[in-house]
Amino acid sequence: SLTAEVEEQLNKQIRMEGESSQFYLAAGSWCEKEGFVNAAEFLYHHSEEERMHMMKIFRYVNESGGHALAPEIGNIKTEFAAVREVFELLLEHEVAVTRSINKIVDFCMQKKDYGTFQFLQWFVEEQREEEELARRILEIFDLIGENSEHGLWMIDQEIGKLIKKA
Ligand code: OFO
Repeated sequence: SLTAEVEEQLNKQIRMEGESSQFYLAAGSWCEKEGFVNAAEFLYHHSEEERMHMMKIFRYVNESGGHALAPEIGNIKTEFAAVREVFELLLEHEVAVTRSINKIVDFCMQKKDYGTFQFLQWFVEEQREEEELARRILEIFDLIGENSEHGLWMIDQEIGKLIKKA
């Protein structure tokens, strides 16, 4: 079963995944109201994935004899300057999540909690994919350029093509 220290780290990660989910929900809503319907769809889908990440850890904690804590989430950003800002923040956020996951992986190794270490490998791979996807989206902005309505429309179309088919 889990040590109190590992349990605490996992509960922190549960909160982080919950925050990710709420952040992408809010970002999706902003995109939708601004007319970027594909970006909105991408973010709503991403929001659901993050909730799934949260639940994956949540169930693991309880199945391992711990107590998963439903996170309190506040201070969600709801206004953005531009659609590009949304995706810049998304990449920043995913980098922070990767760092956090890696920290727990490292901690589990030190504490010889090989079960949790193994469990977290799925997240290590997932973060690699998510960072890569976020970087690809920012490349689309650079390639097409955001200086015209037409460019923004095309960017939105391209983002739409990257919605993962779950
Ligand atoms: Fe974005 O992978 Fe979870 O947080």
